[in-house]
Amino acid sequence: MTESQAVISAQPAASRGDTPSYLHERGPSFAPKHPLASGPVSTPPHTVDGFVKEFLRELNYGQGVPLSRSSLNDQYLALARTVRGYLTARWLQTATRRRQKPHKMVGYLSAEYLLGRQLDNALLATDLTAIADEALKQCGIDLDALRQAEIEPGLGNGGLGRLAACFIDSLATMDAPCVGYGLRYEYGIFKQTFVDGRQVEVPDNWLSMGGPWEIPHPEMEVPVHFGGHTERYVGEDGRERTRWISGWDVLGIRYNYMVPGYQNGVVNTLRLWRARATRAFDLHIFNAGDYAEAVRSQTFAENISKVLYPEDSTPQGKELRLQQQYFFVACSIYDFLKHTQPTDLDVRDLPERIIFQLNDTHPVIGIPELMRLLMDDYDLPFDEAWAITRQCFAYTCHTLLPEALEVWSVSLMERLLPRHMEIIYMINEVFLEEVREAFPGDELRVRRMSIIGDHPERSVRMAHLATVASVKVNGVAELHSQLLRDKVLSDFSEMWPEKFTNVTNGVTPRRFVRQSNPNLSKLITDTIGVGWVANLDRLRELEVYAEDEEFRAKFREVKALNKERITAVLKRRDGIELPQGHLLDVMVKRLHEYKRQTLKLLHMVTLYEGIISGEVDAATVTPRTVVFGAKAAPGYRMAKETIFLINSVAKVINNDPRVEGKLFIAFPANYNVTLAERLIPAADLSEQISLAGKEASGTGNMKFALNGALTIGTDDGANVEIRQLVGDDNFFLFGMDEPAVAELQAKGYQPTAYYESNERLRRAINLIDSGHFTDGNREAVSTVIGDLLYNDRFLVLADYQSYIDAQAKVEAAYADQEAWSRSAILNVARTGFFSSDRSMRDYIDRIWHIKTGS
Ligand code: 26V
Repeated sequence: MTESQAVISAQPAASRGDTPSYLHERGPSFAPKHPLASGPVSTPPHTVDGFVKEFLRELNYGQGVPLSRSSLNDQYLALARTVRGYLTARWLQTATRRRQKPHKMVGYLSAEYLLGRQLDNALLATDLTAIADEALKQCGIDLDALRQAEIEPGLGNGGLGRLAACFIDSLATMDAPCVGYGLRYEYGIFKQTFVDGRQVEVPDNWLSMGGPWEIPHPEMEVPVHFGGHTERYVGEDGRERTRWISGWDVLGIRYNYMVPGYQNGVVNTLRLWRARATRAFDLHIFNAGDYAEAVRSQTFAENISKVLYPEDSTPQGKELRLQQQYFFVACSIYDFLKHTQPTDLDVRDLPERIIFQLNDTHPVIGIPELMRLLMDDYDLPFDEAWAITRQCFAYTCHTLLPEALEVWSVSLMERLLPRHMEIIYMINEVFLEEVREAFPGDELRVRRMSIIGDHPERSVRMAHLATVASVKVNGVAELHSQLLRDKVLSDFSEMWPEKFTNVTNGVTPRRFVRQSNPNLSKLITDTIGVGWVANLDRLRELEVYAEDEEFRAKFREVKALNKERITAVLKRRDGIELPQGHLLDVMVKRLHEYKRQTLKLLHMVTLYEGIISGEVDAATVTPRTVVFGAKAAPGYRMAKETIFLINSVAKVINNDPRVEGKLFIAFPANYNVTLAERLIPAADLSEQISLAGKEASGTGNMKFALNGALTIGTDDGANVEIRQLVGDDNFFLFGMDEPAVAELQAKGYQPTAYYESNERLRRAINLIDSGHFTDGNREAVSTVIGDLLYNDRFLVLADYQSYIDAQAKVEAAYADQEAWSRSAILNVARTGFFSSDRSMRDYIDRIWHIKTGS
């Protein structure tokens, strides 16, 4: 048993004892006297010769091999470390500059960062690509081969994690003081494979070949407590206080990653935490003489940062997940208070020093954690601690699905975090008093708004806690924010209308245009100059070129080149032979019913059925290749059945000579950031077909538009804003809008009515149901078909006809290549708004109020 008090020695507090003995922190231990002590010692030279030397030094002294005997992985690691060296010099400079003049900063708290490969991004940020390329050539090495040796860090599930990665990229590019905090999972999102058309998950051991981008600090351990109980005691001043006597502890080990700004000399920090057992962890087992058992039991603590949970919408209430959440947030807040702040900080000034941005509810336990520190370690009374805490957090909600809103059972919270549970009760009490004051006599409202819910079991509603404690609450696209205000959090927006705001998501143009689409980037730069990469609004200057025949031809050439690139990638990576000259129609995102991959599939089956039944003359059909990319949560049955169905349909269509040269489906396994970077630039058509009112924003939709694909989409999430910007003529809208969806659902939706009244739909469904795609096995498709006909929660059948009609318009439009190119160019020119630089500007101006630049 260890006491949890006195872990913050950063400041004032009153009567705290010494640092507990298990805390063996070894920070800077001497007063640095040398003139070079604040480093960096030198900046590596930006020349080919200099780069060759640095690279060989890393190879010889880092990897311990001469060039002549080095493996591909040796070379990759040496290159990564060489480039990291260039970054480190700037990182130290950035940190020194920020320490000299501390401003309010952002602590971005996110359980996920879906970073993608680092090498290319670091080369681009440091403007070293050409130098590295030439330097490696001189060593007889192909840079591209080394690029491909990198395993991407997949420390996120999908949109939410990738958004966090885009945001930290933008903040560095804008020179904004920010530390990203998160978890260093040993295993990221699983690797997807297909066995007989079904998804099989393989562990993602992303660190197995070394982690050249991270800088561990095993000497700076942060203690994190769990379990146990609380006690009241009377302090020296006669006031009653509480202490938490924990049941078990783990240590947080800091891993730093550098986040380079785009060619601006700024490098920010991403700090990920790894769990390690305390030395005292199982002392009693050691003492009992069972050494081996004691060492083995350490893995219990280390499990906390072992693996990323692959569910991306339905929380399972797993204890280990709550441990992960508390672990990384406790480490991060401690780290900020103790290491990032000047030592003389008065915690009452905290709101002028920090704003913690909560990326969804996953870090919300940070709210009672800060309260605990302020009350129990800094001795502030509840009211004062609450007044401070309420200014230190802002909350972003990323969903609309009711089942995705996190709740934690009170019994689990009491067991794992007893002090936090007490504090949550205290917060709830004063909050509900506020509600009663604002709405006297409205007890129903009080119950609806309570942070503690009663059904189906007593639990903490994390979104309520986040909303109550935050300065601002934002949704991630206009429509989403409106629905948050009107539906999901309507009671709260009635009480605090000024708290609610929107910040439409964005994507980083560095990774998703400049790096991933070098051909288009060159065309843009040749046309309007270089400034667009850090100022995406400048893409507007391309608008006039939509009318320029020569430019349109060049634009088409770029698309064709990008199609060649993806063809080569899919051949090498998956053994898929993409047919050439097709309309490339792409749907890539997590597999979820609300995203409606089955609607896309029904469209393909409809086209196929039309041809094989003789109804449609194959010669009149636009040759089309559909590319799917989608991982299913391992426990999500319907999603996995849908994957099987897509693979089954693909196999039959791709091998049926009657549609050869006309229809093709590619479903490469393991869609990830690396594949996205190759696929998106090649797409003609972007599928954004979620049921209106369900997709909070989407960010893939933005990447496609920026790379010159046209969107076929519903009025959902950021599609709404894309359409407004590009114009109705350059967007294929279909389906019900959100009010129509609500109306149909209120009236009682009957999918069979659509099946019965729509012949083409019926024939498509019947063809699947007949076992045509599954070797006659009807059972194999019954889950998906049964759901479509008798449940269809996301109204696939209701939107079917409208979707088919919109796809017919796509075909007609694609037949006129000049007009299509014109639209595609306008998509690029008009979507600069979706730069994550703009999102960050919005957060900075409207939520964080921090300064950028020095
Ligand atoms: C939820 C959960 C629930 C428990 C298990 C683990 C887990 C992991 C992630 C999430 C968050 C799901 C919400 C999410 O990813 N939302 C997506 O956020 C994107 C960025 O704002 C947005 O573009 C997508 O529309 C939205 O679905």
